Amino acid sequence: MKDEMTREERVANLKGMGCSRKRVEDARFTQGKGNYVDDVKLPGMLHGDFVRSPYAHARIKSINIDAAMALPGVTAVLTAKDLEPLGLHWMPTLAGDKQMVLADGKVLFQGQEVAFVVASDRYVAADAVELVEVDYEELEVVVDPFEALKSDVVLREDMVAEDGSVPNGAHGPRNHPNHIFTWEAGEKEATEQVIGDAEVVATEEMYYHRTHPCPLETCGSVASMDKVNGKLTLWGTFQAPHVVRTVASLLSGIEEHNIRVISPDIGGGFGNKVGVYPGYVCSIVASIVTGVPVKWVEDRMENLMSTAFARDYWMKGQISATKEGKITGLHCHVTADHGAFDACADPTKFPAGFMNICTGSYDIPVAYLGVDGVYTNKAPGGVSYRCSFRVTEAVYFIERMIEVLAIKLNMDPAELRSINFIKKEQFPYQAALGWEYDSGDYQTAWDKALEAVDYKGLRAEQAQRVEDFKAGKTRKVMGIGLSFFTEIVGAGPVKNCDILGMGMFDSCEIRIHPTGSAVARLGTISQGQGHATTFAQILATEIGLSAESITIEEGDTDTAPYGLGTYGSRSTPVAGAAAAMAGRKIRAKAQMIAAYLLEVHDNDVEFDVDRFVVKGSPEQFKTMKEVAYAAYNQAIPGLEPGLEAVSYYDPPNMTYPFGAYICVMDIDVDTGVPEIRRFYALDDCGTRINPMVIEGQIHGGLTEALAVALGQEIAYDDLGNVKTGTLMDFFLPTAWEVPNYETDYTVTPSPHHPIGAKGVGESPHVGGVPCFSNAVQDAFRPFGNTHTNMPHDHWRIWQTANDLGMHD
Ligand code: MCN
Ligand code: CUM
Repeated sequence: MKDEMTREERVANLKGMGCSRKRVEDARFTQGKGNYVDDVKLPGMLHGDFVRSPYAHARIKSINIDAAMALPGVTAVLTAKDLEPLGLHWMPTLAGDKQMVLADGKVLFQGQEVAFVVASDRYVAADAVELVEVDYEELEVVVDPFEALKSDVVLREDMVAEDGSVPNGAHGPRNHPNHIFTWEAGEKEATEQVIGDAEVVATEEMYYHRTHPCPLETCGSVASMDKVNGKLTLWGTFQAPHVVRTVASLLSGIEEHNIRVISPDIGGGFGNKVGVYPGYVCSIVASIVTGVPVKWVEDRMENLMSTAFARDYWMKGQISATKEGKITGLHCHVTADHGAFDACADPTKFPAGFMNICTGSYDIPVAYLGVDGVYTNKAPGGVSYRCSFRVTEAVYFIERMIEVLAIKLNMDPAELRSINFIKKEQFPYQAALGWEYDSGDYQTAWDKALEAVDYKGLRAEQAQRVEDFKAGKTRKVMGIGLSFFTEIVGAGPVKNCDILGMGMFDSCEIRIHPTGSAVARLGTISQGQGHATTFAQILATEIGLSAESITIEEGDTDTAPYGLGTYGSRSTPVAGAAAAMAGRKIRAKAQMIAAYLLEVHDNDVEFDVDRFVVKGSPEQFKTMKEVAYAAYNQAIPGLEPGLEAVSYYDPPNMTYPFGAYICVMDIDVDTGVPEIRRFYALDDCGTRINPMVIEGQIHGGLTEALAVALGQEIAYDDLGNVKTGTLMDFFLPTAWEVPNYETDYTVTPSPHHPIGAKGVGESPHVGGVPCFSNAVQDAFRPFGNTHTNMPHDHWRIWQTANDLGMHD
């Protein structure tokens, strides 16, 4: 067969790995053809809405639903009493705790679900919500986790024995009714010894405030129980649809094959859609009760007030070093505010997520981490928001501690980092708190970053600015924010990572059609990350068919192979690996078919881009397309017809992407307004599948980092009222606040991943928050600042300047 294309053209034609292929999803999304949960409209469908608690802590004396039921169009009002006979008034959380589905006797946070109204449309439901009469008796509110551990006010009466003693929780002993767990890693005594004997010790306390992922699309579900065939179909905003199916089966007793869970298009997840919410359960129960489909979609305030928040970590650190700046030990204690229920979305064995990556990118010989989880009268959740399971907190902690140590040592913070980096030759590197980092080349990335921004020049400019400020020539100070982060993404392996007992592998199934196109299904689910584009690229390179000829499907449990879903930037490290492995199975069979067709031995053909070529005879070949046709239409001795493969991939380790970020900021000390002059972000996520998609991920993650560092917050008052429950108060950056980002990269492949790829989706957030925060802190360093807490909104920045006497 004569070939018209050059090899280069054939490679380009594949649109495989490394190509900035345009996102195939966008044609749909930009033309209003997305299909989100709220687009699911079924005949006879009813609508649910919640009665929510106005109080943060109160006893429920009575609930009267008569007036609501009397409103025309109202079908049902469910309360905990109705769910109790089904055993569904409480549900398990992902963190081993349990949570009320509807308030059972008391409410524990403002916005808690009290009753579920089902009506003919959303507006009638909302009107009926107003007619439900709940009689509350207010109780003392506890919003401060440190107070909670001293208080006589018991929040979770279900977590205290009748004799008043405090039984163990899911993660071991508890020392107070409001205490959830103590979790420790590393060597406490050895660390304390090293710090006690050290030449230099820096100590700091910092609060990583409570915030919220706030995806554009709020959470929702549509449940449809077909009583004739016994099948339950559930559409919802699920980042892990298979897990939802299994949990729904275990809770409801409906056999798993009779449950179909579908995540349609998702309008941003950012971790907010990992957890299981009362609305999902109530829509299912309501559909079972009424016999028709029931939709529940929350509004913006409900999303901000009651679904998975992020952070709320009070961190206390000590870091020790020699006079020359070599770090000798790190000690960290965290008081973790989990709200009313421990509903953190972590792998089961990690109640503080992967916070124990808090030694960061540095070779720290000995370290200790202790975390105490605490109940307060706030919304449950935690972890979520581009976090890789508390890696945001860990990196913020270490990158602040480095800055504080640099102040103590009177040393340049860039140099202090260089002195302490884990060296290239040390990988795989065994960290003091347990992780084995797979690969890295930190110094190269750091040098590249410092050079790109002319770091020395910036420091000289900053010194001049300080002089000018002191001489009264300017009212603007200049900050240089640095951060160097190491991420940990791609949970499993199954042996140490599970969710509710379900091991964290992932999967891909490919079916090649006779004419040489394909459909591949995975256990993950895109929420905007572009999986339909990028997974096809991995497969294109592996199997030699153009990405344009490969359809990617995710999110339907009736068709997709079992997987653990998308969060913790695990899709590329785990499902991406499964895709490559499934592709290789296809190729192995295809090679046998090609050899048969070419009448040579299997070992005498080799794969080249899109074809199998007879070794040493390049004019003799069979393309993958030809092989696909033969697989279905030609009897091949010893081989089954067809060409399909499935891979379930249990990763041997996680992947450890890293990056170097630098932010240059000018701050007007009289208005407290920061101006971001420059933001440089170098990311290393190993082998890059789609550089354009990576860049998009980085822009998005950095913008969310800007939000968190510079203003975004879920704030409570002393009575447990949410002060920032609307987008008037909760800061979402717009094009106005967002700077031009400069992106850059190095490539250090993961040695254990089939294509060497590491995750990237969460990196920019993990590295970005400390970078923005460090820029603010650095601007005030010459004036005596050591640390101030985020969010650095205009008011707080002004206050910092004021406290430092800069307004005098
Ligand atoms: N990618 C790549 N090359 C790599 C690594 C990744 O081209 N070496 C591409 C992937 O093919 C994929 C994207 O980058 O299209 C992100 O991949 P990955 O880092 O594996 O992350 P996940 O797909 O698992 O996405 C999860 C991650 C998380 S946990 C949060 S939170 C977050 C994030 O993605 N939520 C997002 N980015 C988001 N982006 C959008 N638009 N919406 C969200 O809800
Ligand atoms: Cu932690 S937010 Mo993401 O893992 O879905």
